[in-house]
Amino acid sequence: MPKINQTLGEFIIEHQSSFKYSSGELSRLINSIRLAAKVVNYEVNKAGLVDILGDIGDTNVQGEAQQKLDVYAHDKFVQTLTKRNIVCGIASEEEEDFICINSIDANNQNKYVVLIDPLDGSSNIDVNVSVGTIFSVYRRVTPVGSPVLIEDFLQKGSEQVAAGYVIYGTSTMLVYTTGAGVNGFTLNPAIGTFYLSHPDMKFPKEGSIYSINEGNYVHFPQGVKDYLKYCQKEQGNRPYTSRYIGSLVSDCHRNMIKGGIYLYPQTAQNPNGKLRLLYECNPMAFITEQAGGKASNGTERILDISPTALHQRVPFYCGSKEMVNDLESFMGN
Ligand code: AHM
Ligand code: MG
Repeated sequence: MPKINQTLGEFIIEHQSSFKYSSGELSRLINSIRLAAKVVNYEVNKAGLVDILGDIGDTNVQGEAQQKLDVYAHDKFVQTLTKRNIVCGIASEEEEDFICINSIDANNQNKYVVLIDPLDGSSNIDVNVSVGTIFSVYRRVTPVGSPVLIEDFLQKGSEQVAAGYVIYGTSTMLVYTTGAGVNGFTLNPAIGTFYLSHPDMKFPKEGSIYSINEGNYVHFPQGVKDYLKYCQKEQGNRPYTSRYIGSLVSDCHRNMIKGGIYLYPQTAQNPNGKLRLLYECNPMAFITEQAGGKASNGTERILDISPTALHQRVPFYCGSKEMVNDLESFMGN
């Protein structure tokens, strides 16, 4: 039974022993993310007030314009996880290479690596639309105490030990899983505490919302075009409703609560789609499955894909199980 008024801190302590490798390390990691999220939240909230908006002229590894708050969020998460001696390696959307903590602290004995998109959907900030942080946690596969290697990061999504997101929206929420269901916590900004507000979150099996950037329609694979026509057809509970924020965390969060599907297909120009497997799709897929939903690249389970590169992209279809099943059958499965 969820406890009334339980804080995230209390929840983490209470559930620590149910985690199979329990040593307190993962709890400290989630705690650190909670802390950094509050700092980033404060900054995101005042984005309209201070001169922090806009380009700093740099581009990130994908060649996209980087905004100040992306960099700020990256720095805060990396600093928090590094200075508090929580992990052995970090990979971020904002940095080409992974960060090896052993090169900063030779005595590092930590066993977890974190992959993070510090501020996803950041082009939405200057129009006051919700953005998010997405994170994914693995146990390293190389020996503890040695410098982390690329193989510690290139693990299948099914090996994740935890994943979550923070949504900086009308209220700020932290939603995460350690493989035993999904729980959501809402920040009370007056006292800076996250409270359990959405225990055991579940995708409705069926839904009636589809979320896709239809501006790219002419470039979509035929299966996606056919599925969209199906969504728009007058029959049963269709036509579905179209809702697209253009902020992965927000679109998926809404779909998890209301029932829906998020689609980011491949196109001729972008044969692997736009979204990144390791720090966008895998964590969202882990949460989705833990909430009873389904995540696929159109033909294959996202969590079964063997990664080959840190910033690799993948087509992404994620949401209510029946809707993703329908999409897959239109893709010829
Ligand atoms: P980003 O990592 O550069 O912020 O891009 C990821 C975002 C997702 O949050 C969102 O769902 C998608 O890009 C929107 O892309 P588009 O503008 O092509 O519809
Ligand atoms: Mg992103």
